[in-house]
Amino acid sequence: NLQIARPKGYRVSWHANPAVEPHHFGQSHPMKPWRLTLTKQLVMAYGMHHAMDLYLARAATYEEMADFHERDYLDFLQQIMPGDIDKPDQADNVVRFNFGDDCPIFDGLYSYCSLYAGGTVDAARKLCNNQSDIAINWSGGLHHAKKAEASGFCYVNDIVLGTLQLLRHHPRVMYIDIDVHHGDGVEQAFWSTDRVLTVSFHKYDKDNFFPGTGAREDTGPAHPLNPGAHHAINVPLNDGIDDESYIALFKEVIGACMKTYQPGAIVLQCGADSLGCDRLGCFNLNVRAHGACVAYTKTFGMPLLVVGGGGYTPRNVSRAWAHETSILVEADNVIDPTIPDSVAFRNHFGPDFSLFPPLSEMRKLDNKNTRAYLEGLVEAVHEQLRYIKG
Ligand code: ZL4
Ligand code: CA
Ligand code: ZN
Repeated sequence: NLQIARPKGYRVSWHANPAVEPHHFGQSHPMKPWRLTLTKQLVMAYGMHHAMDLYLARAATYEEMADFHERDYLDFLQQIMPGDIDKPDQADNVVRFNFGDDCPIFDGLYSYCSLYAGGTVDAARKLCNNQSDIAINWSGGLHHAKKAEASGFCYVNDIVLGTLQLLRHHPRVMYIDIDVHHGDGVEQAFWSTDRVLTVSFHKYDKDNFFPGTGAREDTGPAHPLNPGAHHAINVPLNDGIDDESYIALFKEVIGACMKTYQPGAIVLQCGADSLGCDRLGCFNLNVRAHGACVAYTKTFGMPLLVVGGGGYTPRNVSRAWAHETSILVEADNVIDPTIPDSVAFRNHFGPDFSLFPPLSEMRKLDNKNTRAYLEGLVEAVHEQLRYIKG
């Protein structure tokens, strides 16, 4: 069994509750909480749990979730049962709160939501209390939830709840979102404050890709009296972006944002649907490139809250999040890229049994992001940052 030295500089904490994992969104629904089981198996097989403080996440309380969500909505979430969706007296609320195919009502829904949200709130509090430098909750990252609306597989916005905790201790927090979808719920929640800078990289196609928001020019309400103006940065991308261009773009954009905004803490949403071969995604990233964004974010040495998000090809989601855990505990150079014999469900990782299979070659999508287009994005971000003072 591999020994990993505890990192000298950083204390890393892991926040999870295994009771999240068995929840089931329903037949053929793309969101599979079981991917968290697979992630944990990899992390443990590599021995990374020895390099972190492990915490059993509590369920977030109703009051904690009411920091962001409306009580009407939480009441509904708390009492609704799977059969109720077809009951006439619930029909109005089902529509009003946007439940349906994307956001089904399944067994244990409220406990699922409160557990993943509790993990993120706990993680944020550990950072605030200075009991951790990097806090991880792979079950969180559900960036589409609105204050009174479910959306895109997300019911409770744990990212907003965690960020609100960080804002109690830090004047400015930066939010970074590498999920292939636009982080609309987080952007909207902090739309009118200059205390959070949101940055989302995503596939953008107004009419054909969910949620259809996040155009380059959507930078926050432009009124001069709104402090939140210019505090939403959107990096809309086309199909097939490759490792090299994504990493270069990420470093330029995030480097510039950090320099200008100088936040006291960072929240990083690591949606793994930006990997190549994702069931819902359309980018061409390999596990190492996705991880390079995490590694770059870590170089700033700030309190860092790391959450999961999308990711619909479970074997690759778990590869990415295990690799990223190794980066955060500074063990990425120590672990063997061949997946250990001891890992449970090892058959899922065949035939290569590698942490880094060539995802970009397996379902080759043309890179529709020209060099000129990407340069234009970087230029536009620099222009936007001129409105922001650190
Ligand atoms: C499914 O097979 O684009 C849901 C959703 C359920 C099972 C059986 C029902 C079949 C793909 C998706 C009918 C499903 C119709 N089942 C779903 C406009 C849409 C309306 C709903 O990664 N239909 C909506 C949401 C996106 C839309 C993406 C990403 C979350 C995150 C963070 C959310 N919604 C069209 C789709 C299936 C399903 C198959 C599906 N839904 C794919 N993309 C969407 O950013 C966690
Ligand atoms: Ca995103
Ligand atoms: Zn996504």
